[in-house]
Amino acid sequence: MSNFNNGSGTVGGGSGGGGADGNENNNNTVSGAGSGAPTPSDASLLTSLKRSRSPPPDRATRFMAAPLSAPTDPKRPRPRPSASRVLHLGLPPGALASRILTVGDPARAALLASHLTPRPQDKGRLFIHSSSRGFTTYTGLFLSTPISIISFGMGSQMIDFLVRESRDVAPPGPIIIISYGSAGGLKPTVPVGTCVIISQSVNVTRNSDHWTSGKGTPYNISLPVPANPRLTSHIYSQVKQSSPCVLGESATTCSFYSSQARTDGNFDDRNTTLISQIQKKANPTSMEMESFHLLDLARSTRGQNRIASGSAVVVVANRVTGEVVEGRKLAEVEGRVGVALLRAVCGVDLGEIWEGEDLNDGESDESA
Ligand code: R1P
Ligand code: URA
Repeated sequence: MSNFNNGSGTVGGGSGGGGADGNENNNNTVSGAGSGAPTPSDASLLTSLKRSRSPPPDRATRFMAAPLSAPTDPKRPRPRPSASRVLHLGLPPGALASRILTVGDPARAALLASHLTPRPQDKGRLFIHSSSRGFTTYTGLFLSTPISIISFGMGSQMIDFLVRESRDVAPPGPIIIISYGSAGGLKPTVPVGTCVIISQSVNVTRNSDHWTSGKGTPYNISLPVPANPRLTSHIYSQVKQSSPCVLGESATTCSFYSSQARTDGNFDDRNTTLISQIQKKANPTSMEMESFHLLDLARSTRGQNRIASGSAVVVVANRVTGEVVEGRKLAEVEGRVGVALLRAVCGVDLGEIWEGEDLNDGESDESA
């Protein structure tokens, strides 16, 4: 989203992950990110990242050979590549906090992580782990509260890995996951630089059957899935104190291009009326690529290990008016909203989010 300099601060990888496998990079030291030529510590980071490109075959095959239906009995072990780490995030149990803020852009994650201090068990160095599959995780304290920040890249498939594997290694019991990204705007009344706290989201997906058979519509638009209402109202009340902010719906898309109605003469995308079709079925303020899947997975969690989720985006381009945010303004808004979200995620009372809900309800539910 923005070009930023991490300054001269050092973010060091602590011992919080163990590193028992010997090939995982959890002793990273990142200095002056974004400042041009690699520093010696950048070079050692790159070397260790190269070394950790792929997991040893025995771990990967053991995981892939696991039965398709994972046991629902919490006392039985779940499939995992090794006793300690999940396959794509590369994290062992103990590496994550119960409060997770997730962002697409690794630079945005580093910017947010610059506000954290190390956990006591990390011996003075912030926990950081970059996995060979493009996830970078920081765990530390914000105003004394443990929090993890994870960057995942882009798209719902990366969110699927992130949510399921985070749930696997997070502390037992309910957790929260909030995503923070950029978005296109769909309302002329919501200018660029505005933060949208997403109340619910529809999923817009390219329907390949339409191209194959000529039947149906080129794009499917799902029913909406809500964000956790208590979490959402808490985030909204925090962010609006420091930044222009609205509550609004989102359209999550399977592509930045075709399903966001960007036209390209090289492709037969049949999307020239897509925005008005979406607006007939839903009332979106923003358009992005992950919220729906996060909200959908979170509302599907069961039992004690539930996830409450929410999402916040900053509008960077208004698709109706054509307005585009200016770089410096974006950097300023991104930082300000980021700090407000850190406060919101760390300030929310986890007990209140699930107050009145039976967390044992549906533990073994296999409803059709
Ligand atoms: C597309 O450019 C990306 O930007 C938005 C979309 O959701 C998609 O991931 O989010 P981020 O700014 O978090 O990357
Ligand atoms: N992210 C998106 O997915 N779409 C936009 O238009 C801007 C950011």
